[in-house]
Amino acid sequence: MTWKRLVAIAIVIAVGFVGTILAGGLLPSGLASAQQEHREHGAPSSAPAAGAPTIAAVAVDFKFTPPEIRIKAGQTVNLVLTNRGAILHDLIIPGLKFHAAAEPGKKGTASLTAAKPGTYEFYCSVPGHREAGMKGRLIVTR
Ligand SMILES: [Cu+2]
Repeated sequence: MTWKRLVAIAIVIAVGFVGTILAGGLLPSGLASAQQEHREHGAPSSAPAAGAPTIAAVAVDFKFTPPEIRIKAGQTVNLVLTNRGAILHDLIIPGLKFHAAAEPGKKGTASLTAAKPGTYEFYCSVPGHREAGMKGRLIVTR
């Protein structure tokens, strides 16, 4: 562990703690806070599409690999999120109402389609993770 990593983890814990207080202080744990966040985004994972090509994204504590994903406009792909971290992570693309989540050591798969070319931001919606570096860009090409 480097000191930078320790600082990142400390920030995540601090932000998550503050987030829990801001959420009303009614939630018993950071996990409940994360689940609430998921509900707020309101986008259940779209079921994987049969026969669609697969795009892989890996989540660790606290970044995505690769940080940039490219797909073609109008093409449906299955985004497979693999969590190689020690805690819950998800990948949401608010601009496309996309949401996939994976527990530590597990995978989460959801179908993804973007009708128009453009650049969309994605990030992990667990409190503090986006700020710690869990974010990236989806580039939709023609
Ligand atoms: Cu995360």
